[in-house]
Amino acid sequence: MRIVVLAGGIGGARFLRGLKAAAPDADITVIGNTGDDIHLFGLKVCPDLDTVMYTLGGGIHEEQGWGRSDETFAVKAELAAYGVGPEWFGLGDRDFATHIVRTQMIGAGYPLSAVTEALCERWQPGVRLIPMSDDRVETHVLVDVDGERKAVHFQEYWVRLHASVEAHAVVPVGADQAKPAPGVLEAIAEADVIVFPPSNPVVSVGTILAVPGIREAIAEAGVPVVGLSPIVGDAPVRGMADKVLQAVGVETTAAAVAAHYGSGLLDGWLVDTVDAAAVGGIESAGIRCRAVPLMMTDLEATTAMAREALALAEEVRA
Ligand code: FO1
Repeated sequence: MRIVVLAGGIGGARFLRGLKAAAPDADITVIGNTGDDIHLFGLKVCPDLDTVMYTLGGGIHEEQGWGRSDETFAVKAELAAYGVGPEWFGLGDRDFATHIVRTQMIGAGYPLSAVTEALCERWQPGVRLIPMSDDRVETHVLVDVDGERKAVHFQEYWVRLHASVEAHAVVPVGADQAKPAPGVLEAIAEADVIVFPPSNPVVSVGTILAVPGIREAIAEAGVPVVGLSPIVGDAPVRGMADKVLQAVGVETTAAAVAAHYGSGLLDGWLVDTVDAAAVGGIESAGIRCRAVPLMMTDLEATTAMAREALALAEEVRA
């Protein structure tokens, strides 16, 4: 079975662990969000690609869900000693090596997709990880700071500001000129099932869908497209998805996110058991819906979720 997953960071990566366990013989292609990418100290950092690569490759800092395990911060401290910022983005020594290799390869002319493939040679994530595009896309957020409205990089909004100020708009800068990376449209066309994991629907899955051609390819793939709600009990399970959902005028509910993706795209939607009351409304919107436990508390729970998603896909296919 060929499965395509549109993944962002932590939620998507954790779900993929369960999907691999639920479908050990499947060919899984992950289309990774690159809108979170940031250029720091002359290096290109790809948080969502790295979170998938490290999580599935066994190098992730488990509690954080980002960055490397057994990390040290000597380089970060030295940079700070030179007064070279920003200090608010925690890049560790081991993590720096990934960004140095990536930046060196890009400087040598390799596209991000080839670089990602090369980095995955070491990590063996057990899935094919393709960035949504080889072109530069960086999400910026419109906020009011010191009485003036300005666009800040997503990472500054997310990490330095802790999403504590209102987001007036979320803009994936460059998305409209970006092309799907080699292999993305082919993987979608050849997929047997397409999955939207519990990633941030705006800045992760939404950004991938903003690359011209990807949303259309999924809508026309003619295979089941099933998603898992990242919102449980009217709140994001992790992260601050509510802040960016509000920016795009979407209520923080499992049903609102399903409607946001739309029945033109989504055939099935899993909500958590606490949101069982929403099932009827979602089904009447033309999206098959089931209420199942959606808390990724451990691998067993995540594997069960993945099984439910695949079962729903087969129900939709029938
Ligand atoms: N998130 C934080 O909350 N604080 C950090 O200092 C931080 C550093 C960081 C470094 C590398 C990396 O790949 C991710 C990092 N993240 C950090 C997480 C990052 O903001 C998120 O993983 C995504 O951008 C959102 O999913």
